[in-house]
Amino acid sequence: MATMITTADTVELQGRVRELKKLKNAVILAHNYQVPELQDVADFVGDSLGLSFKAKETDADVILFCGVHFMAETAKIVNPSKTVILPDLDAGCSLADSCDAKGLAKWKEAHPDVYIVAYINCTAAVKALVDIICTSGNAVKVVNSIPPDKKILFVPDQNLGQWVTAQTGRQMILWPGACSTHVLFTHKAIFRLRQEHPDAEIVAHPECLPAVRMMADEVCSTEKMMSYCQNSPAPEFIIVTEAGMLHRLRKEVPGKVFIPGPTDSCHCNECSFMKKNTLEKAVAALENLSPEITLDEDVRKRALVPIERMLALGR
Ligand code: CIZ
Repeated sequence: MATMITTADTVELQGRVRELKKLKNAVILAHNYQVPELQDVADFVGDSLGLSFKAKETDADVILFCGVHFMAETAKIVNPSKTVILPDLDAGCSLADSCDAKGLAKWKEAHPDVYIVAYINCTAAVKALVDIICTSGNAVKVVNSIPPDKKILFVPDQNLGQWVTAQTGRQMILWPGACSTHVLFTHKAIFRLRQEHPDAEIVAHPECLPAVRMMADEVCSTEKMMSYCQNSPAPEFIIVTEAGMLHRLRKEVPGKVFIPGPTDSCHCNECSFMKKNTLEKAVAALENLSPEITLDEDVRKRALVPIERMLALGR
């Protein structure tokens, strides 16, 4: 049976994280989808793009990355002299799993002239094979930066790829990958919820299926959701992305109501990989400086090239 964590335990564990952070000269980076207790002890909470910049810029000795494996790998790629630790090494990603480096290498061999854009949700080995990386926050900008005569393959998220094509008019070959959490949101469940909240705007992530994206008032990355909800006059929002996002919205956009996007079987949709990280595991990771992210240096150097191309385009 799982151990029950009380508020007092949480406060104590958060105090221990803060102590260890000082002792180890660590910076804590947390993704918008992490559990609230981890977001609240982080030095920076954000999306992959913001977290990549923070990882690159930090002068701390240790990066405790509260996110999933490919995000911690990205931190190691851009700042290799740091010790990068992830609370739970099993915090994976269904999108990263949907495109393996062997399969992509084979595809590339058969199509040597195609320019490959990879969503940051992929392994270091895949990043090492591609021309440029994008996040959901800058995918449109990245694709618009590619010379018009180039044929493009977009990996691994076909839903984000379709959305980028709709925004840019750029036809792309799409790798058949998808996020197992975002594809669970349905038109039917959201439509029903909207009827109960007629004043609510629907804000959806581009990893959602087309039927969900089509009904949204806004489709954007998690970081853009912050500014969109801040600036919109609407009093209520149905947030169609991983439910961890609601913590930051409620904290930083007070006075508005945020409702998690539903699936057919659940009123709130969480990514089990993102939720593998806990405060206890963060304490243990800082105490032991483990589990540590390590990378083959040749793969790291090759993976850095497409990330740097993306970072050069700015925030
Ligand atoms: O880019 C990211 O961090 C992800 C996974 C989602 C988003 O839109 O921020």
